[in-house]
Amino acid sequence: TRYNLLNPRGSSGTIPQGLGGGTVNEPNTVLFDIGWEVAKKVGGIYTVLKSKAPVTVETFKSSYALIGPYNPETAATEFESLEPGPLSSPIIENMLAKYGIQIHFGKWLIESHPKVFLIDLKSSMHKLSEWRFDLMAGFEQPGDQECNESIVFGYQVALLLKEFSETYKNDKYIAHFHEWQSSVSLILLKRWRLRMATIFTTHATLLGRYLSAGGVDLYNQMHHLNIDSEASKRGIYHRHWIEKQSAHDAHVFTTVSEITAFEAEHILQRKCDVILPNGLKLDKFTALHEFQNLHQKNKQVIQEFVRGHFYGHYDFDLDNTLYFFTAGRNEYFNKGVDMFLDALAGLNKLLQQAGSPITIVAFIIMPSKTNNYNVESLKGQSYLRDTRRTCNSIVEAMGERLFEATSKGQIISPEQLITPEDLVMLKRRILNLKQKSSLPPIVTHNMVDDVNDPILNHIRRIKLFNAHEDRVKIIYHPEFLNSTNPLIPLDYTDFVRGTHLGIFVSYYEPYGYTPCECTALGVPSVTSNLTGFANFMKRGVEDPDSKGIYIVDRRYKSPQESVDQLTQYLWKFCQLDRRQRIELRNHTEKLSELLDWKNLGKFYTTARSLALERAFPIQPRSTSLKVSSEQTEILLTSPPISPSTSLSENNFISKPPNVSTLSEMMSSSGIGTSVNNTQLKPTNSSTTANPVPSVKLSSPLVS
Ligand code: G6P
Ligand code: 1S3
Repeated sequence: TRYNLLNPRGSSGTIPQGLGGGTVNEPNTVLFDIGWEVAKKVGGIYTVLKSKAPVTVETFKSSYALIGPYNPETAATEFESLEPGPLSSPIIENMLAKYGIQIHFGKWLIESHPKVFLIDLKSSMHKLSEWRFDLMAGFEQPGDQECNESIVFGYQVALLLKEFSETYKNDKYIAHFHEWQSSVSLILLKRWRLRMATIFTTHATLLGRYLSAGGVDLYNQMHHLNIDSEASKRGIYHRHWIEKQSAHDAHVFTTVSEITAFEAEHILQRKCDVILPNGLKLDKFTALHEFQNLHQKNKQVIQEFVRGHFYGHYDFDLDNTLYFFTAGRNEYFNKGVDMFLDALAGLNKLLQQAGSPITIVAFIIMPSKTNNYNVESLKGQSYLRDTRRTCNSIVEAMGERLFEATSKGQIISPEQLITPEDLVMLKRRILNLKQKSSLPPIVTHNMVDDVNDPILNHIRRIKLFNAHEDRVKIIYHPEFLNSTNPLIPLDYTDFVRGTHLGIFVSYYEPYGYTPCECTALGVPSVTSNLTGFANFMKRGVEDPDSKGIYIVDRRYKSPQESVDQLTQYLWKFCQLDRRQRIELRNHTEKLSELLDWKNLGKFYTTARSLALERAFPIQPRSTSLKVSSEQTEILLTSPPISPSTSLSENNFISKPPNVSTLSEMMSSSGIGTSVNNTQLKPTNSSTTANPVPSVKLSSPLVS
């Protein structure tokens, strides 16, 4: 009788059917997701793995686990240790006995509680030179610290997977590697000729990120660059090599969007097989108005913050105030903060010229190095709390006096209701307020490098200093939000709910969870056509503008033209009245289903099926795991979007045939079936040009 391989000791373990397992005599399919961000938040990959876990566990049951590096700090809150099950327990013991590799087995403390193997890198650091030489013999220089860590982790994971596949020979394994930091073991699995289906997903290419952040016109110049030498120039050749080799060695190579597929084809020199758009785990409300109520509730918390932050200068009408924001990794240029600020400056002028009663409070939520909150910001909130306490106690006393008089049958006069002492207290508060001469702070924290911060410098250039006459106010909060924050006590999700518009006009954004989250929460957003999210929504949504998905053209327009387009979007948004904003939020929220992993999980199923077909080709077709008509894939049968070297509209690459809406794309069974056979063959890495001497094909180190 078979057990569920990854089940902890003592759990009953029903054997899942289909892709999630097998019957007694059939092989069990075991899936591992391997990532640097398992149980540790660094960026978007954490969100992918975490939000996808419930659908993956539902499919694979206990034949699914994640593998990541062990971090004691994050493990303390993200991970709960478990006694390994009867089948995984000998594996973990062997890993320690044979190789000294320490593995923490347990559950990730997120919805669905997936099983995780967290490997202690420190237990193998002494093997670094040996493993580095084995992997990269012939490389003249050693790689950097990040590269070294990924090598150690890679060997550890490869040995763990080898142990599994050699101990339980009847099982079929799929190892899905996310990003280069976790994929060295993919290269090793191929060298060691282990029978394991591999998938590699690049969520952003390393060099692409560097080039665009460094001001290279990535999408138009990529074709003319010598990629390997560009990587060498930037001191990232080793990491780039790992990424490229992983893309080549994988049975299936995937990215998160078409734009990144296009980039990867040039930078990693392999055409991507399947695009895996990122989704979210959606908790839908049964009543539509519920999310609108949450907007109002969370907006009130933001309003309370604003009252405090602008104390002494709070001269605008909160009922006519809109909250805009941008958020994410602090990459001034790549995340489009430069355009965000320029467009706000433009909007400020337009609102001033029109004598508009509207005020915009625009937030930038991007972590930077700080020395805690600044005194001014804290003072504002404490002043507000004092004022509120004073007013509440006066109101309470007034209530008592009113009640006392009325119960005696007397009518109380206004003079009796509010006493001279009350008035003195109120006057004191107001005097305090008037003493504040400096303008409300732009930044809520003490920045470690205030003078060189590109965001602050940009604000200095455009002179948006929260002055009285400015209709656009700016607040830079250089730390992620949470509900214990003393200024804005909201978790990020609740903060987003309380705002009116998210603005993410990135230059480099393989997918972009920020607009994705906005949509799921029913908040309109602006993105650029260089983001994976915009690619995805454009395919699926007709007239996206009317549904609160605004897309700025950063590909074919000059930077100034893009800023103007964004300014116009913002200006038009300001013309909407409350009823129109409510309707727009309803439209946006309706799109959220497109982003649900329940739909997008299909693309992962496709990638896994393809990897199994390629890794186990001799399997009779009748039992092979095939893409069902339900599991429609996006296989790249036509060239991916390729921004041209000129700015001509004619050079737009059209959508693949027959795909007009996302729902069609998802329900159609025809797309991708015309993929020719050559595309289905794994790419042979030896055909790739590589200026660095090719590494020897080592046999398993553990033999
Ligand atoms: C939600 C609430 C309404 C509120 C509105 C404010 O729809 O259910 O009660 O009036 O938000 O919308 P606004 O766009 O002005 O923040
Ligand atoms: C990357 O994280 P980032 O913000 O550094 O991966 C994310 C998940 O796939 C993706 O949404 C994002 O665009 C990438 O940039």
